[in-house]
Amino acid sequence: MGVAHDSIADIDPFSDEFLRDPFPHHAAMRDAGPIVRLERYGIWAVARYDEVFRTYTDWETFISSAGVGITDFRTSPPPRPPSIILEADPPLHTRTHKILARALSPAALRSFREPFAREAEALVDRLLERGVVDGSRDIAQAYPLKVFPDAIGLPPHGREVLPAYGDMVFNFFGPHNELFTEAMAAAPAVSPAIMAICERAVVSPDGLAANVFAAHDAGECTYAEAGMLVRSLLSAGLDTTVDSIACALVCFARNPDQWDLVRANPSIARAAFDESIRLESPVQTFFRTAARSAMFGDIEVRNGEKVLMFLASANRDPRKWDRPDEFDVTRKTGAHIGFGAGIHRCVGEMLSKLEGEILFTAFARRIARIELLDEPTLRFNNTLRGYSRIPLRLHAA
Ligand code: Z7Z
Repeated sequence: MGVAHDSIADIDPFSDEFLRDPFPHHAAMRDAGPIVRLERYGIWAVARYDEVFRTYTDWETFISSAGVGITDFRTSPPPRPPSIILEADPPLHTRTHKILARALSPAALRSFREPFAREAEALVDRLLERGVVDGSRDIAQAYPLKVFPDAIGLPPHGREVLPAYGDMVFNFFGPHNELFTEAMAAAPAVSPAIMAICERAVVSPDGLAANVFAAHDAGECTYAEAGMLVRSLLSAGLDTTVDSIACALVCFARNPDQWDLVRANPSIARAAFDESIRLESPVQTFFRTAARSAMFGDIEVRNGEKVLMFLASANRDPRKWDRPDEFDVTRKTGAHIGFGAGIHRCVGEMLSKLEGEILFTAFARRIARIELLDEPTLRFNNTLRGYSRIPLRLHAA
């Protein structure tokens, strides 16, 4: 199966044509071999589950400190100071990961259940009053944009830069195309505004940011590093969750039988949210850099070369999954790679799943049907798959 390509080598995974419907292209790359060469960019790409997993987990061969975008930091310096967790290898990564893992501990997350549920109920009230809503703006953006900055403890002012910042961060990983240029145009205004809300003096004393600054008090990192880790929360935690919720809404709207299963048993809301992440992969791709030679079959990846990992393709690889293109809320999704794998696996995974669980549990209790009124509009991005508009009618239960 798959689409006809004159040559796999000509694929541009950052073009509108590709991003509009990446899935047939993924199949073509998977079928072409364990690793393929994308000549346009002079990079390697892995699209099968096993090879994506291997590239992720072998962090000594496939490093992050040269950047997880197409650009090699060693030859071309990045536009923002590198992340000290995402764009880092051990031993730096080990130390910073520990700090964020502790800040996001199960105990910390438990304290968010109640405020998140309160916001979800209030949102459902407002949505049902209107009936017809934009699922992108009114749900997928509205909910995380409220609960996540609250959880971090950000001041109310200054939050409005967050969406433009996310656009920057996730377009930055791609090539210098139009998406990159447009998003980066905001950088001179947005970057300093972001740094300003990562200061201890402005965050609340009982949020996630305060937990990170406590690591500085304990001597585990410098003050500047603590601020950088708060920035990492802002970079990584918002757009990804917005797009996950948007993708889940589209899945539920397109598969009313699956929504009925969630309504019948709201305790599967979290699993259903996870299945939509497997199927749609809000994080579609990112890169590693080979720090030494590695073989994929008889193909050699050489030291210094970039490898593009197609998470979205791994998550639908028929070599791994039964009926990979079907949305099945009863599926065992544990092995999907939408949150990564190995030492760099998403440290905010449980927070994101908590948001999804609580929001869709509230929906399941009170919304009988999520009806798509028109085709949703994709929002193109060099890394993320999301929607700028999802015209919905919500039917009260
Ligand atoms: O630390 C950071 O700034 C950071 C930025 C982006 C961490 C993670 C991510 C990220 C999340 C990248 C999901 C790709 C996919």
